[in-house]
Amino acid sequence: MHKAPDEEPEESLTVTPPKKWAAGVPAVVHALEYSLQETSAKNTGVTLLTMNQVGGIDCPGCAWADPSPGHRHRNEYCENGAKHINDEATTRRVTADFFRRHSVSDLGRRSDMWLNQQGRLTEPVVKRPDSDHYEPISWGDALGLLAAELTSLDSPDEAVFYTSGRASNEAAFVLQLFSRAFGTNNLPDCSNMCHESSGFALHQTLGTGKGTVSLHDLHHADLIFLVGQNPATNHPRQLSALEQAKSNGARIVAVNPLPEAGLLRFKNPQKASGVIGHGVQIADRFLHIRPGGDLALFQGLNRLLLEAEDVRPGTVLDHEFIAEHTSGFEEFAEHTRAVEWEDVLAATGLTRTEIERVHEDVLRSERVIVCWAMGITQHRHGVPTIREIVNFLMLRGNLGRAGAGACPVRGHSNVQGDRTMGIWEQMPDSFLDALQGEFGFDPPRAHGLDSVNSIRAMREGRIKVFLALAGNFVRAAPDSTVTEEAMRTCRLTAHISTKLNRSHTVCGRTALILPTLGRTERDFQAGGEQFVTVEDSMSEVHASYGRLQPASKLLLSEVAILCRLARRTLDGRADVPWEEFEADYGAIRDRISRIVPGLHDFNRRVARPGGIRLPNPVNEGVFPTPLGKALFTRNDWEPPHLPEGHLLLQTLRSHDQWNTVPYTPNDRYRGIHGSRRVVLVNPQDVAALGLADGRHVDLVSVWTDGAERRAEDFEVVPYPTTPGSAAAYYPETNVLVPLDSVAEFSNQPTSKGIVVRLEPTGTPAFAG
Ligand SMILES: Nc1nc2c(c(=O)[nH]1)N[C@H]1C(S)=C(S)[C@@H](COP(=O)(O)OP(=O)(O)OC[C@H]3O[C@@H](n4cnc5c(=O)[nH]c(N)nc54)[C@H](O)[C@@H]3O)O[C@H]1N2
Ligand SMILES: Nc1nc2c(c(=O)[nH]1)N[C@H]1C(S)=C(S)[C@@H](COP(=O)(O)OP(=O)(O)OC[C@H]3O[C@@H](n4cnc5c(=O)[nH]c(N)nc54)[C@H](O)[C@@H]3O)O[C@H]1N2
Ligand code: SF4
Ligand SMILES: [Mo]
Repeated sequence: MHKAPDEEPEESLTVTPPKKWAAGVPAVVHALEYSLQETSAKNTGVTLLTMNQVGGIDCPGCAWADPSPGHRHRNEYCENGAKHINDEATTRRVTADFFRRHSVSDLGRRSDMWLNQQGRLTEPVVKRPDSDHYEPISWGDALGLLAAELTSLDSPDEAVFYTSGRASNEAAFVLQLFSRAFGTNNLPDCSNMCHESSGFALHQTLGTGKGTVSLHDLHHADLIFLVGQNPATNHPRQLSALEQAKSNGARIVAVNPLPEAGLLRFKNPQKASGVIGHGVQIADRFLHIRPGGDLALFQGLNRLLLEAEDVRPGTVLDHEFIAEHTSGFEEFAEHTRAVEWEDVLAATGLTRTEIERVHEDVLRSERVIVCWAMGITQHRHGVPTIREIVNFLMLRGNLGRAGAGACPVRGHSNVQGDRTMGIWEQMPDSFLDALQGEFGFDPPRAHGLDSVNSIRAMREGRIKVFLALAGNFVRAAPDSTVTEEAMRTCRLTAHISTKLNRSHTVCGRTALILPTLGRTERDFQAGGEQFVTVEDSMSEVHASYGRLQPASKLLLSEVAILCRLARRTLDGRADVPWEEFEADYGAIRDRISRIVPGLHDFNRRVARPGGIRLPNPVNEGVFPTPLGKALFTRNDWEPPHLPEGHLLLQTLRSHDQWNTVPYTPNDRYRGIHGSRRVVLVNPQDVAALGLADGRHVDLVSVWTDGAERRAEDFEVVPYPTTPGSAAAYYPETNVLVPLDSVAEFSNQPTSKGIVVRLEPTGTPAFAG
């Protein structure tokens, strides 16, 4: 067993020039180094060799899709996937003795990195109202306590059940079933903070919230946009798909305020040429856009397309697609023709020539795909921006045919599946009717609370019990101070978790940690050894088989915990065979087959290599909107108001973290080593603000409520982000994101668009 560090590591920043390429040999070396620090060589071998293979462990990292079974590489994983899987397969353990040595107050002062490094949770523990320590509790007593709190509530809506996207389909289905049988739709999830804007915009315009493309489409596109995403770090195997698209002749346009390493050049570690050669240039064009400028960019492109059609009628737009499948074209066209170039150039920071060159690429391309992630969704105008991307795709019929479409690149490995299973505070009546038909209870129909509204409700004292299935809610959520205070108002907080994190240290009056099996581990139940299923970003549903021995004999699976809780809480109140579900997850999948369209005959079909691809109606020419057509929309924007001397801050991921959990203080591709308390600022702004390289500053966010939100002591690093903007790491900067600063329509926190000022602290550093 590896010993966990007891002391916090010293922070000391060194900065090297940002990398101009991603992956290659160093990536493989870094993955192995990290894996071997965490776990044994044997575990590393088992996890990595079976990862993303038929009959193996589905990578618990991102939601990128696997190639079809015949086309998988022997090492079908990336550097970061290897880190994520071995972070779970660690041989370090958090025991009862650990909790005796560390009080909750002590743990609350520790860094996110330190908490994670302590290893896997091994037995259920409780923090009682009069104590500052977690202490062991039996499973029976822990679930009894939770059930007693739930049954004593005045209304089921005083409970909130949060889900993070690593939870399996089976666990997610059981949780939403329990929640609705209990009587509430309060089912917030990490997606509320992630791709909610995508789901909302796609639903409204296309009638379905999911992306429309497959890996095969990507491989065969002529033109691919990568907008607001950093694939080298967050979806590394996307680079292999892009490499293949390029070898088939695709062009790639990257749109980003940062020149991210993998957008420029990629060395494929799975190929000899990637190990020794110069790699492949990924982006043919790089648009160095101002944050939040993407809506204006796509409006500019759409205006150019309409004008090109005027000059050469019948050659630019796909009139057949527009006439047959869409509604609202005339109003959209009129609105788009009135878009002013002056506004587009100001919002994007681009030149008209740069936009016209991309327009020429579009005209030359038969098949266009737009990929996007958090750089779009986490802005105030996230929803209208995605609607404008849909307008752009529809003008040339780039939807519903091979090699073309919309590709929101999902984050967590099963975040899309959790939604398919009903984890959403606003599931449609069709789903609720199906639940009612299957289980004979009447599910609540009023919409429940999403993540932001859950915090608001806690703050107002309306929530008494908070239960999380995976995740790290208080660190993922905006406005850390407000969120932590809100969480502390609960009577009981409980977390079903694999590893220790900050949310365990921000307790209600009573708090429970319910430790669970991870995806890497073998799961034995009364009905035999179980597997679980997950759905990737391209709607492929497949099985994941645990391979390692459980981290502790006292762990229960997520499904077992939830089924036992349901039995104790509901006491026969719904006609659900919880015991059978716990014994055999196939029984859960049988019920899912009858409820979720596209998953009929789930057990048999998911056992086939490659699993099931859920149909997307758009690819069958069906647009299930109320009009039965895809909608063109008119979208307006207001540029963010940046007072003199202020910058627009985006909060993002380093190369060495999984969401709220930093693995090391390094960000190799951006050249940041040894500290995460850095703020990347354009050199022009560094000079104009009278700052210097290495100067220490507080980041202070400015919001209409007048409250001061401050993140202390960051080092200024000059970096080629677009002028007027800055970047710093999440979750250290979540304290700056006001709870009420949300995207229009989707209520998603605007984590990529926060107005800040930089206040120098201490003695000035020498300019370097
Ligand atoms: N290694 C690793 N992999 C992960 C994760 C992780 O934490 N670590 N997290 C997973 C999850 S849950 C998610 S959601 C995804 C996130 O994947 P990403 O969305 O790639 O993650 P971020 O680091 O938030 O980076 C956002 C990117 O958007 C750019 N950007 C910011 N604002 C704008 C803008 O206004 N316009 C444009 N065009 N670009 C902008 C930023 O410069 C950055 O390159 O990754 C998943 N994969
Ligand atoms: N400022 C800012 N805030 C953001 C973002 C941002 O870009 N900027 N991104 C947002 C996004 S995109 C997301 S998705 C959220 C992420 O929010 P969450 O999904 O809530 O957070 P994670 O960091 O992924 O959760 C990590 C924890 O999950 C638990 N865990 C891991 N694996 C398992 C498992 O198999 N089972 C169980 N039961 N538990 C497990 C571990 O205890 C671990 O500590 O954060 C959001 N917050
Ligand atoms: S690209 Fe994503 S799913 Fe694939 S191995 Fe890497 S982290 Fe895992
Ligand atoms: Mo995410």
